[in-house]
Amino acid sequence: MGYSIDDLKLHSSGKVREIYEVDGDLLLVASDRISIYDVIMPTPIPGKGEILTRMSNFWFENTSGIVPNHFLSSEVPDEVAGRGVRVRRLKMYPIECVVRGYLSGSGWKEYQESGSVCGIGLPEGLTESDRLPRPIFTPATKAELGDHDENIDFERAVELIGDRDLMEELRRISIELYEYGAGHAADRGIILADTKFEFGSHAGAEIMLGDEVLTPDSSRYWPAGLYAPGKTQPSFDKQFVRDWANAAGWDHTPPAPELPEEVVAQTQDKYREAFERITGASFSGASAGPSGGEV
Ligand code: Q0Q
Repeated sequence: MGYSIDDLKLHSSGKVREIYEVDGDLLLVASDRISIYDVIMPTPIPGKGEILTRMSNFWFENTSGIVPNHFLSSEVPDEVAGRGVRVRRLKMYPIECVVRGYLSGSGWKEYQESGSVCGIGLPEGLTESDRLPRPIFTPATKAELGDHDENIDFERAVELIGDRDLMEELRRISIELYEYGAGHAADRGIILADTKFEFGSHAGAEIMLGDEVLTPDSSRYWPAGLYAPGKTQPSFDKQFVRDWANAAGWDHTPPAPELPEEVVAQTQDKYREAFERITGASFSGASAGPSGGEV
């Protein structure tokens, strides 16, 4: 690749990803950073960025029949090889399109308070992590970096996007994408409890799928073999980090403690396992050492 990241203008920065401008397109770069309880850990997980990028690319390839997406190319500067993708620049819609197949996180909290999630009434007597009768579309507004997204009901989402037919189509596509992903994952012993999609428009295409797709950073992945409703489920990828940090007495506020090598290695293995089970490919990537994974 004839150019370096240093030559590019930064477009956006998230907790674990950056976006750069490259000609009329964008370069989406996944770092090796990991965040738990919404706090970025000081210790990177070498290879995480590459694994999640390859997983997202797998899902883009396999869902292009459901909705077109922003993926253009994996030809990116050497310093982000494997964990960068060149994507079309979209006009993003201001809605996080969340689909939930299980009652967890903010959905569980809202259900306890109101018996509903985003204005969608649910059966009485559900417990934490219960599977829902059918997947529900629970939109949220995009929060600034560091804030939580705010769950909204469908009518508010229609107001924000300004077009009911468009919002109904985003709901339909989001649920179809989730059902495809959840069915694929279930066949491989992984529960896809919920996920978040972002869409935008581009040059005549009113709906294009953007952002990352069906990764452990944009979804809740649970090991099916350990599924037990009535409590918070172990995260497929982040549980070793959560358990170690809690055992170390961390109060979930910054700064987070450095992770021991053993926890880093176990977490690398979980990302590799998730990738290989979901995609059927082997991850032989150069899960870079300390020098890799950070731009
Ligand atoms: C865009 N983001 C997310 C983000 C910080 C990702 C803007 N194809 C696109 C995309 C994408 N993907 C975006 N804008 C225009 N065209 C995605 C929230 C923010 C780091 C990574 N922000």
